[in-house]
Amino acid sequence: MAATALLLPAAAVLLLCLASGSRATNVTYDHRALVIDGVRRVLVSGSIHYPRSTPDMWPGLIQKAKDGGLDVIETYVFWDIHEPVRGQYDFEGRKDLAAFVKAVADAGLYVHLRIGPYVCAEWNYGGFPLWLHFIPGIKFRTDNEPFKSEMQRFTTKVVDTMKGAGLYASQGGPIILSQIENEYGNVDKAYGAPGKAYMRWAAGMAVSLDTGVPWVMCQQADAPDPLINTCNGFYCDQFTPNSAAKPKMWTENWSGWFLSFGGAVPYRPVEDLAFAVARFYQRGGTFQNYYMYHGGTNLDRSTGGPFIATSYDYDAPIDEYGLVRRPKWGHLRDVHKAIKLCEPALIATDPSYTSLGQNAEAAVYKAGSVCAAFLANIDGQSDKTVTFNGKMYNLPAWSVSILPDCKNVVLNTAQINSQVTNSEMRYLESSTIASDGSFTTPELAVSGWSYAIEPVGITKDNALTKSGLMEQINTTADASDFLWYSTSFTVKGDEPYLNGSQSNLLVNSLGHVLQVYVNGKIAGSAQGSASSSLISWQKAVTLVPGMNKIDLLSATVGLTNYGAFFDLVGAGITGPVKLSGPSGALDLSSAQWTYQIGLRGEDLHLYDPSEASPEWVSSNAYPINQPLIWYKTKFTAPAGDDPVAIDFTGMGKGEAWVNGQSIGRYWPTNLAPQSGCVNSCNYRGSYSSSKCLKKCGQPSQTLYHVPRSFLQPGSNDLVLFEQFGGDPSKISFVTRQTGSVCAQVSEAHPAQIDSWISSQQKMQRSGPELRLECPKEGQVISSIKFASFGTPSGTCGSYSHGECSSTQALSVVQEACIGVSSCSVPVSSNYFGDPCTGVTKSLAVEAACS
Ligand SMILES: *[C@@H]1O[C@H](CO)[C@@H](O)[C@H](O)[C@H]1NC(C)=O
Ligand SMILES: *[C@@H]1O[C@H](CO)[C@@H](O)[C@H](O)[C@H]1NC(C)=O
Ligand SMILES: *[C@@H]1O[C@H](CO)[C@@H](O)[C@H](O)[C@H]1NC(C)=O
Ligand SMILES: CC(=O)N[C@H]1CO[C@H](CO)[C@@H](O)[C@@H]1O
Repeated sequence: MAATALLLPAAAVLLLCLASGSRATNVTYDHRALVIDGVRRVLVSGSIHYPRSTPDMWPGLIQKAKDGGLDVIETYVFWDIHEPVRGQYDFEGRKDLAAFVKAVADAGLYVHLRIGPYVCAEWNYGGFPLWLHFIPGIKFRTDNEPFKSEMQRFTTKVVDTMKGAGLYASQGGPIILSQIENEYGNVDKAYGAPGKAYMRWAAGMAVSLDTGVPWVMCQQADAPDPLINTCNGFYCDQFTPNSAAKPKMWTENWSGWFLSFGGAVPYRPVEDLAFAVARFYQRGGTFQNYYMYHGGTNLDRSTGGPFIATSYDYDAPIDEYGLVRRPKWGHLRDVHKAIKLCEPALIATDPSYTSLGQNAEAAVYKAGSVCAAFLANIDGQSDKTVTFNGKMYNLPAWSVSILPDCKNVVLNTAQINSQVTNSEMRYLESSTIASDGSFTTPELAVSGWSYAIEPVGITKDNALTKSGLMEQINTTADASDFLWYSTSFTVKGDEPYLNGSQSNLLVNSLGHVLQVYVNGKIAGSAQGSASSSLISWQKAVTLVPGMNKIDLLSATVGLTNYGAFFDLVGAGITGPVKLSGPSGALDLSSAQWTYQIGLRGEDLHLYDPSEASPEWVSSNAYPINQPLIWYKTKFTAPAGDDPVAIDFTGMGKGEAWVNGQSIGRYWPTNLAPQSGCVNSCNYRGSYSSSKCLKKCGQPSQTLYHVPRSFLQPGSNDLVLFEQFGGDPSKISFVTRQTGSVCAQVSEAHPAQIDSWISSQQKMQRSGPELRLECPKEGQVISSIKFASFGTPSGTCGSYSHGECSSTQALSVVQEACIGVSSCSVPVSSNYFGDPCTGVTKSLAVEAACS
């Protein structure tokens, strides 16, 4: 091809290049795999949701995904952000789906576009716009004409937008796969026969859009042809598609789990994730997707709920801030490399399975001259030695060994050869700018605070009055988290619900958060939890003769995103609201109530510093630990390009804006339960979302990401709306940095995966190596903080020497590593001398880069 081009005139060469840039890719499938331009492919995919980061972060995230061995980036499409008002589309900035897809194409990767448009995704209302709920006669996700017509319109809009930009593989673009609906099979029973009819309609509608690439339905065992039904879960090795003509695909392999306000922080050990991935390819899978590969941040009020936290880190291989998480990222990269070494065999044939004893299994892919094997020990406790093709293999418990030539183990999922890097938050020394404009430390300067009081109760002209209590979401259409309920009544002095001047006030709410004011003073507050949002608040309150006023502030914290009929789950104070005393009660539930949607400060756009407002009071004596206060300050952007976060410790609950852009809800006072956490999580045995939790008894989330692109040089505005009460002077600014670089490799481990690749034809074991590389470009290894060859113990940052330890380790490692950006050291007694014969030794190193 290149040789022919050389003979052509320059103009023709240019034409050829352009043509090949947009050359159509033919994507089909058979029972083994997706078939791209006639070739079956073994693909590794990862989820990155474009609105959970910012456009300036996209290229870096995608490159890190590519470096981590991914072929495909998966994203949902979020209807609510693209059509906030019916018929008014928005594909700008963080919502620029086409730009995101192009960024993936620029990196040379494919895209799986999961349109839904129901996406779940721990996203507000599952991704549906609220206006959908108010269309007369609508019923979501069932055989209902108004719903189907809206769903078809939006799906068509997305497909047309992608086609318009030439982004389908059939047009030469990166999109090789698309999804309609989402996990409907988990809930379709609740919708009965109309649900089945809807599912078939959705499949047909999708196919009729003629994208030229296959469609999938995940968790839909009866997905009709030609749609591929795919699996979501922590493990999918036992999954079988519903037709012998479809490949085995895994669209959501949960790399961790999401965080809730009031919950502990979930994590998933990489050894278990690697085991699940290797098992899937072992058992005939050819496409798997990490959910999430980068989770990111739930900016604005985009979290689902109720009570899903602002951080959507998900313990993913790339952390919330966009830094690679090691060893997770690196070990999975090694797993992907090992699987890719097997690709020729995997696409050539079906696996054949043989038992290697109890709970141990081999899968062999052998066709002609190619042969690849996976040996699994699925025992959750015991290591095993198995015999395969006449050779002995050690298989640690809950692990898979990968043999791309059916002889040599290039990787075992439980043996990590990849480095650990500790990421840490560095608290910036801040100082307040003095009145003459000077400040003492250059790291970060914060000006004084201004404040504005959010009034209690009804202040807007457009408040409405009705008898009885109204459900919140029907009333606010989610225009704000907040709804005020206000009523008044007259006390003569001898009412049966009075006990002296006191009465017991009961307020029942569907959730999510309640504040009770009696005669303008706070009487108490209450909140539901992720497991039940219901609130029943009761307290003795003091009433006065004459007119009394009750103001109730109800707040939502993310609308429900999952379950059959999730769209009908209500919120707010639906009663009863009742005063009771020794000899009687006054039920206020059907009294006259006045309603105000949202806060006055929201109406006045106090969060937007470009709009000056006379509400702001600038004073050193700003109120602290009082509910319903807006705060504002200015700060300098931290120097450099390290990711930035704000630690909201000291504040209660609220929302924060940087230069007018919301960084999400903060709630550092919502603590995880005291129990349920484990100090170190045993990766062996089946994982579940509650198996490995940390930070019990501590705030679920204190740190809140401020995307760099929200910041500007010089002065930046920070505005907070504080609902419960806090002290903004306690807020701190941090940057996220990678600290020490560590690795520990045993002489019993397989050789570094990279050395297998370089000697692929020979598959010769060169022995394991320990490799270190500095996290940032331009850095070199500046010191070796620890090195031990022998029986060291501990983890990165706290390694210690064991009984057996080579005296030369430190100098040998210093010699090999100081002053370079990456180094590798053989893990062998030949290199270090043997400090204890007959004992399996390992090399542990901690290094610093600068
Ligand atoms: C696409 O590939 C399939 C299977 O490999 C083949 O049957 C079909 O003819 C191809 N279509 C085009 C347009 O090349
Ligand atoms: C909202 O209003 C609709 C129509 O009046 C009603 O059917 C529905 O039950 C209400 N939703 C809630 C959660 O109360
Ligand atoms: C009435 O109020 C007094 C204190 O003010 C309290 O001790 C008593 O329990 C109350 N009685 C009832 C029935 O609520
Ligand atoms: C397919 C699959 O493995 N689904 C599981 C996903 O995880 C949830 C929560 O742990 C399980 O309930 C499902 O069975």
